[in-house]
Amino acid sequence: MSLLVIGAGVSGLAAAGLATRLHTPVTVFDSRPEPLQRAAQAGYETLGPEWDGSFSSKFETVVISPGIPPSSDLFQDAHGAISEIEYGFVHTSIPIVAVTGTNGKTTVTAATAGILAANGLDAVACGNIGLALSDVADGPHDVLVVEVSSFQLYSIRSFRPDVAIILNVAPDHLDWHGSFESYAAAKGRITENQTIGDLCIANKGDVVARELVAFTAAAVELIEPTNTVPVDGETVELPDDLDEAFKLDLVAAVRASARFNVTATPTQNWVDDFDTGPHRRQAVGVVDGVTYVNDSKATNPHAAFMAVRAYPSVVLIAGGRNKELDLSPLLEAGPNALVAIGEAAGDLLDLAIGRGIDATAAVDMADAVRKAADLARAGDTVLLAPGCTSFDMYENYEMRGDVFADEVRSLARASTRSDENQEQL
Ligand code: UMA
Repeated sequence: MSLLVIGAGVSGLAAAGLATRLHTPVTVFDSRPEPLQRAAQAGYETLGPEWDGSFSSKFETVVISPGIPPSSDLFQDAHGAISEIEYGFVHTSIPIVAVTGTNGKTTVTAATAGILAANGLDAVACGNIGLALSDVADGPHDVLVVEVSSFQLYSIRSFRPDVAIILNVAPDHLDWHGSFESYAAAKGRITENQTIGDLCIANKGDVVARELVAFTAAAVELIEPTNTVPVDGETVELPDDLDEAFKLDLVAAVRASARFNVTATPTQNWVDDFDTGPHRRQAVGVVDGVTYVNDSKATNPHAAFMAVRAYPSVVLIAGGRNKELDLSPLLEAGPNALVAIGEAAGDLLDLAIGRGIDATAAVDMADAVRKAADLARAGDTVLLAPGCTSFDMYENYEMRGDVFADEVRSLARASTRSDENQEQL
């Protein structure tokens, strides 16, 4: 057996590490000198940075990194290449919960692992969430909860989770997939190899998710955002004030966990402590009666649409780098006003003006927060829900959210109003 790993990023090096632990000779390719050097320093044989179309044919197995699109020469030359989750799956005997969807999958992955751990199981949240499946596939764990992206699902062969979750499917990553149909089909592959004893949980309210599970051999459980969830003959209560999207996420996590004989009390305790986490509709401050909410994680139009709909009266800060997606859902969600940022600002302004929505562009986040504050009235929510990636202005969405929160704090310090209308959250 010999393995070529294309891409020396997080998932590629994890696959190489697993191969080494399995005593499989491994070679790592990368198109950039720095990752290649890191791979060599880690002790791997390397190829590159120039790609040669004949490389792949010299190896029995080829693992291709998720960031490399099917349209690239690398992908097309690497006939039969598998994704890193496929490689990890083939080398594990640990039960798997796999979570996919355009939005909410990180929350559900972390929540499922959290609930299982609260019930005494050794459960690990891995995959797209940051820790690669191949890093933990051969570990001493009870359950692996894997966040799986469409990029990884595109190149599976036998990947078969014991529990699959499909949350929602809305246009995203069309630059990688080429079409919505290809993107949705990749998501649907999560349940393709499931058999009669497996479980597939899908969002009843999402038409595409329902279509994707129509022909699976697994038992299908359709879920909705409810206030109570059955567990082990009892019920777990979800917090009343949670918005519908998070409720659905928790229903998915509780029902997936129920498959592993969890009980109601530790599950309820975990749910009671549930925190949506940073950059996900996180209230970062109240200035002059206006609440500022950071949803920097809303990196596609569907997520931004859902965020705008979650608040009654919104001044929206949106924009960044568009992933070749239709941005009109951001305006269809009905914000009172828009402050547009980044490369997509021009397109967003055109869309807003076409709908008669008050709109202006900002040069950076400080400018955006100031302009949003001018447009907002007491009782409004200024919402950062960009609907785009951050890569034109920041390293990642976390940094974008942190800068937003910092600017809100500066605004609070500069505000001349009395303290009763200010709150640091
Ligand atoms: N590379 C090449 N040639 C190319 C393109 C890339 O050699 O033509 C190399 C790069 O130089 C780099 C490596 O490939 O060294 C990067 O690999 P990658 O972009 O595939 O990413 P990884 O570092 O392996 O991280 C991946 C996921 N990244 C992507 O899917 C783009 C991470 O998800 C995931 O956390 C990690 O595996 C562990 O599983 C990130 C992500 O952005 C968070 N995911 C997308 C999303 O959430 O929207 C799907």
